[in-house]
Amino acid sequence: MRDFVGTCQVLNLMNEISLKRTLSKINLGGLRYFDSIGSTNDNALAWAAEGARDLSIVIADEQTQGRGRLNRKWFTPKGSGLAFSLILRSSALSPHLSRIVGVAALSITESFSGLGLDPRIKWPNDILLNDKKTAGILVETVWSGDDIDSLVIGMGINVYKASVPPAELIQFPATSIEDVLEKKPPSREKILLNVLNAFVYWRERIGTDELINAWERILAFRGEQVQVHTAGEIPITGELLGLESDGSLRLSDVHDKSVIIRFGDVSLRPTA
Ligand code: BT5
Repeated sequence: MRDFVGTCQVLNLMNEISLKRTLSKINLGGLRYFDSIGSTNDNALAWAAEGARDLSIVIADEQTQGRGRLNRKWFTPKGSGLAFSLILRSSALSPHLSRIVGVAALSITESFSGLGLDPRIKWPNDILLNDKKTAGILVETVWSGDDIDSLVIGMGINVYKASVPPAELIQFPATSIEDVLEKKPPSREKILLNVLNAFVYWRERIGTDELINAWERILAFRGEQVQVHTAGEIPITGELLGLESDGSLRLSDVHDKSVIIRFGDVSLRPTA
């Protein structure tokens, strides 16, 4: 068994035994690992509906049906990136649901900063390095009648160069940790451990100003002109000012009027 785990570590493959060992200090509700899966979010949604414990995680080496928002595709080729979904069950989160994407985003950016990188959050759910998309977040809800039963937080992180999709398959430029670091990154397990440690930290502080301040400080394009596209509406152009206390985005439009963008299908771009 030790030989198998050792060989996996040398080849930088992932396996369940080694993941459980690396993540042993995190109080996970449960862990499922797959060499290949359709989507970790789909598996986590089903597991949540079956009663998975709080902070259970589904991790895959490869996704064949990885999803972004509105069923856009998320590419996770074998051996190249991190794709995982966390199941959250705490009722303490309910008053702060709109902030959960901030918790996830800061978890990823802090793991990047720990590698000496300089990440930015393209509101609401993208993490950029050098203005290129390096990670994405997909938050989904399991309902029980009118109440929220649980949340599934999916995160996809481009670790190695091979995780970056060809330009013709994506709408926004993409990169990977390896491309930006210009050297071999730490193992995916270690990066995952750092993301989860930061997640536990920020989740405990979901209701605080500390979270909003840290989230706002690292927003991409702050003070710059951006265009925000919201489903079915005319795009809004303005200067990106910062965040409201619920995590909504605040712009100043061309008439210097304050505009608040709430979550939904939003896509944000610099105007240049
Ligand atoms: C997202 O959606 O960025 C959320 C991505 C969440 C992926 C995770 S992986 C684990 C879990 N299981 C899942 O099935 N999903 C979650 P959105 O903002 O809608 O962006 C999607 C767009 O990103 C696509 O339309 C592509 O243009 C682009 N894209 C796809 N794969 C990419 C990649 N690996 N790197 C950079 N951009 C990518």
